[in-house]
Amino acid sequence: MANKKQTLGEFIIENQAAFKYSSGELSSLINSIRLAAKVVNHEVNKAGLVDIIGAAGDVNIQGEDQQKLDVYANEKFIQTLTNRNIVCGIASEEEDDFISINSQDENHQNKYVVLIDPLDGSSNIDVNVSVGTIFSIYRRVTPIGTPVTIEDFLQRGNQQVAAGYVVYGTSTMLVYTTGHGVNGFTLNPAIGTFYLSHPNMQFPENGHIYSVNEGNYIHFPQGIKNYIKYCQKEEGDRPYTSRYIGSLVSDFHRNMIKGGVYLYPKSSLNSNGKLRLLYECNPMAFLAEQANGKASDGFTRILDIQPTELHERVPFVCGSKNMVEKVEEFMRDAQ
Ligand code: AHM
Ligand code: MG
Repeated sequence: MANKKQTLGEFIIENQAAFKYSSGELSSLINSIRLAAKVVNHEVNKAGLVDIIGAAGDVNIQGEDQQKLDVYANEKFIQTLTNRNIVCGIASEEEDDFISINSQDENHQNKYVVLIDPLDGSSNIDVNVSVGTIFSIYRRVTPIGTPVTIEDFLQRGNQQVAAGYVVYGTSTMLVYTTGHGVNGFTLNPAIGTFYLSHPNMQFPENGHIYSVNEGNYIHFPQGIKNYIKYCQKEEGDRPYTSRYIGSLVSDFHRNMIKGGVYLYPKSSLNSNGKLRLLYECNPMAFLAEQANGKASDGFTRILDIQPTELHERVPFVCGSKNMVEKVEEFMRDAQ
């Protein structure tokens, strides 16, 4: 039973001992994410009021228009993470290359690298639909005392020490794991404090929601087409219901609470789908597994994939265990 008054700050301190490296540094890192989340939340909430929405004019590495809030969120997270002597490198979906932090860490003593998608689903901002921030934390693999290298960022997802997201929705929540289950905290905007509202979050094993951009249907692999038809078929507890926000964090969050599966398959338009392994799929997969769910590229466990480049994309199927396994069954059968 949740202690209704437990704040995120208290929770971090109380659970520090359970973390295997338990030096307090990871706690401090999560605290800096908490701080950046509040700052970004404040700005996201103002989006309808001020002339901040719309393209900033830049085009990011994926060739998409960047919006001003993406840039703002990117800057805030990088700034906040750089300010404490914990992080040695950051990779962001909005940056072409990773950032080596050496201004404050001249002797390269910091241990952690952070990968972020500062504002995922940002095309939804203009229409007042929920967006999110996704983060993923690893210990560096190169020796302390040397600058970070690409190797520190291209680690398999199963090496993550923490991951989470912030959803800027009807209420703002921070949901994260350090490998001991998933806990969700809701922001009380009046006083700027996150409270533990969703302890030990779990995906129901089965669900009735499938979340996929069906506009891409004709381009999907046969296995995915067959799965969608299966969901729509009137038989047993089917047809299922379709819910797609187009904002991964929000679709994932809803499916974790209600039971469902999110799919961004490969298609004849995008041979690896759209989502990025390092900034989106790995952190969500870690959370999913910690919440008794599953994440796969249709055949392989996401967390076991060896990344080869920073901005690599993979097909993504994630959510309630039995539903993800059903998708995998359809993929195998269509081979
Ligand atoms: P982004 O990182 O450019 O915002 O793209 C990721 C988003 C996900 O949040 C969402 O699930 C997906 O793109 C929606 O894509 P589509 O419009 O192709 O369905
Ligand atoms: Mg994104």
